[in-house]
Parts: sequence; C-alpha cells; structure tokens
Amino acid sequence: MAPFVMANVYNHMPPQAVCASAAQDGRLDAQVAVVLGTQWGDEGKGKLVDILAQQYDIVARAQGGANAGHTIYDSEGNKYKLHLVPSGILNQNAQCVVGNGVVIHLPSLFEEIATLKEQGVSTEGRLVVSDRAHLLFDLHKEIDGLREAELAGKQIGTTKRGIGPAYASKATRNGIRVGELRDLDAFAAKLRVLALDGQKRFQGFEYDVEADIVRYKEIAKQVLPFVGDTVELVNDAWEAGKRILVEGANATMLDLDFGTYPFVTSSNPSIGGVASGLGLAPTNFQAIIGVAKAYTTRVGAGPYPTEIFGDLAEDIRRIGAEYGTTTGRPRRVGWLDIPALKYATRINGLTHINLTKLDVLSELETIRLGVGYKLNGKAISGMPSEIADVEKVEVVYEDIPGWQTDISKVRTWDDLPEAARKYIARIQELIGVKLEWIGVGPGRDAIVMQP
Ligand code: 2SA
Ligand code: GDP
Ligand code: MG
Repeated sequence: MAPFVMANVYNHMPPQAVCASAAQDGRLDAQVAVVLGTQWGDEGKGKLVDILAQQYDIVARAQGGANAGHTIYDSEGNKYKLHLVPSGILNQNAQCVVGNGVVIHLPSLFEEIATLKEQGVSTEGRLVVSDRAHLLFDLHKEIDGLREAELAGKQIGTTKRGIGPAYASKATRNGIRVGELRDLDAFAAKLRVLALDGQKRFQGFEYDVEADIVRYKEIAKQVLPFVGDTVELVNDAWEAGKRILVEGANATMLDLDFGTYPFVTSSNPSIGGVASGLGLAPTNFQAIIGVAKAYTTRVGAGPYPTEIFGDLAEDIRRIGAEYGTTTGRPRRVGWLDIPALKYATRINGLTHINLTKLDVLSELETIRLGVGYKLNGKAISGMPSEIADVEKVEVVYEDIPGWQTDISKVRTWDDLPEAARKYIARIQELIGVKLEWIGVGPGRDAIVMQP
C-alpha cells in the first residue's frame, strides 16, 4: 500500500482545470459558481452576487432564511436590502430560485417583494420557490425569543427570525413544507399539531394558530403560482447549458457543524449546504468563491480570537458601517483571521477569493494579520472544535504597514498602493488561493481585479 502522505494543501494554487479563472473583464468561465461567506457573515456576498448575476441565468439560495441580510447598491447608487429574495433579482434577466434548504417566512417574503416593487424591481415571473422548502411560522420566531430568554446570560444572540426553531421542526419531522399549502385542510391539521408542541414545551408561548390558518389561506393563493419543483428546474437548466450562480447566506464560521458551536446558525452555510439545499450535484460546481472581509466582523455572541476593542474597534465599525443589515445591531470587529480563513478554504474547496472592504483599512498606520493560533503555549493547526479552546487561543500576529491613502476610487491593480498589494500578496501566500476580486467600496463598480 502506498504510504499516506500529508499534503500541505495550503501551499498550492488550485488546479486550473477546476479553478475556472475570472477573465480581466470579470467574466467567470464556470457554468455553476457558488459564492460563500468564509468568516462570520456580512463579508459582502450580496455585492459580489449582484455583480456576477449579470453573467448568470439563474441565481439560487440554498440555506438560511430571513436572518440573512445583503445590502446592495445598483449602478445609480440606489440601496437595496435583501433577506430571502436572491441578490440576483436586480439583474432583470436572471431567474431567482429559493431552494429546498431555505426556511421561509412567507409574510416576510411578501414584504420584501413589495419593497422591491416600490423600488421599481419586479419579481413577477422571475422568482420560483421550492415546494420542498420548509415554512417558518410566527411560532418559530416566538420560540426563538423564548429560547434566547431561557439562556439568560448565555444567549446565542440570534436574529430572532425563528431560524433555529424552524430547522428544529424540519429535523423533528413535524415541520411543514411549502408544497403542503396545496392541501389547506391537511396543512391546518399539521399546523395545529406544531402549535400544540410549542405550547406544551414553553411557558408564556403566545401564538394564535387559528388566526394563522386563516392568514395562510390567503398566503397560499398568493404564493402557489410561483412554487415549483426547483430540483427539476435547476437540473433541467444545467442540462440545457444555462449558467447557475448560488448565493450563500451566513458563513462557514457560523456553520452548524463547522462553526463555533453552539454560537452558530442552524443551517450549513458551507459547501455541503449548497448540495443538500438545492439538489444540484457538487460535481457540477466549477467555481467556489469565498468572500472574505479584509478584516473580520461578527454579530451575536461567541468566541472571536482576533477581536479588537476600544477606540480602534469604534473607528473600524464607523468607517465600515458595520451594523447588521437585518437587525441593525453593531457588529463586533477584529483583524483578519488566517487560521479561520484557511479552515474555510479547506472545508469549502475554494477556487477563488473576493477580498472585500479593503478601503475600510485605508487610514491605519499598521494592519495586523492573525497568522496563527497557540493553545497552552503551543502552536496549533486547524480550528479547535471546543469553544472553550477557541476562547483560549492566543493569536500570533504579523504587523503589516498600512497605505494611509484613499483607495475607494482605485479601479485597477496597478493603481493600488504598493502596501495594499503587499497586504493582499501576504494573505494569498498564507491561504494559497488567488484573491481574484478586491472590494474598495460598496458600489457595483468599486472592485479591482487582480491580474
Ligand atoms: P440565527 O438568527 O439563529 O441564524 O443566529 C445565529 C447566529 O448566526 C448569526 N447570524 C448572522 N451573522 C451575521 N449576519 C447575519 N445576517 C444579518 C446581517 C445580521 C443582522 O446581514 O447583518 O442584521 O443582525 C446573520 N444571521 C445570523 C447570529 O448573529 C448568531 O450569532
Ligand atoms: P453579506 O451578508 O455578506 O451580503 O454582507 P452585508 O450586505 O450584510 O454587509 C456587507 C456591507 O458592506 C454592505 O453594506 C455592503 O454594501 C458593504 N460592502 C461590500 N463590499 C464593500 C467594499 O468593498 N467596501 C465597502 N466600504 N463596503 C462594502
Ligand atoms: Mg449580511
């Protein structure tokens, strides 16, 4: 038997056959591309999806729910906030799919559709919701709040959008799927059972099930015209040669399996969640693009090794406008965490990286890069599985000189200050994946491609 050799996966660039490189005009040579968050969310996935959506026929969501929040600016600078509707909606030619792995609060979806309409964006005939996706009811939001209250002092800091309880119903197998709205009597009976379950378990559970049953009669009429078998849809589209872009929500460090459990969300925002949440085979994924902020942010509780406190944190939060898109909560901020990014690179098999918000660091004299972890005085590789250990790790930093000049108007690689290019090069050297796109501002055009 051949000896087992531990390959250092970080010291090679991904094979070109797999890594469909982006051309300098930004065109991605991949029929299926997946965009994933590599940190704790809010890396700027929505902006990249909006940009790439111009080249794709279908833009699909595969996991999460209305906990996700993507802020996007169009070419005229108009601002849009998306939660359940895929960020491809601003491209008039793209069909948007909400896949089976998403948990859907239909009243929120309709509110979002109405807001988009007010902003001149029509979803008519362009949005398809999976009949296999699970419904998220007000009762799940209620339970989310009650569970957080029970954890007094040790709260997860959820978005209170009912995400955990909705996935819990799915796993318990008493959840209700969108397609079940086709038979309203059976639907009503199941919702009563679900409500009773909540009532038995939680003191102070307030949910008017009969009122919701009446409400969902109307909702069913509204939604069923755009409900369908999205597994068929995406696979037929793939076979017909159509281009499919998958929009990840949340991020690897919030992944139910790989994140800092229990301070995580309740889905798999990493690559596995794309396959199970859409029904498109992973052998078809040709580009897996990780989005990473040039620093890090985290909303909610949980260990955060490179966290920055005090005035510097305030400054970065202010300059980067680091407040939750869904809840408005101030985001915690930290330095770029290379061990976490390596971990996300490995788990997801990233082929490209989009480094975002580099402009936010422009005023700093020195930028710190967390390049390694030590646990109990010893260097470790990988990410500890226990949060007690993640809390304890000592971060090894490298200090990199800042560029101290505004880069928000820079559009070409050569115009980036040398110090900024050095920062990018160092990250790339440590991660082993090309930082293809560099974000230098929130606008659609505020992006630099690395040659
Ligand atoms: P949940 O609601 O059960 O998914 O919360 C569990 C943890 O996951 C975090 N989480 C997020 N972190 C960053 N961004 C998210 N989306 C919004 C945004 C957040 C907001 O785009 O800004 O507006 O506050 C998101 N969604 C979930 C959450 O903070 C918990 O740590
Ligand atoms: P997502 O959840 O990953 O889609 O990210 P969010 O939309 O929640 O948060 C990212 C925020 O950063 C949004 O307000 C974007 O408009 C903004 N943004 C994205 N890329 C850049 C960038 O390169 N520079 C700056 N300054 N802002 C950016
Ligand atoms: Mg967000």
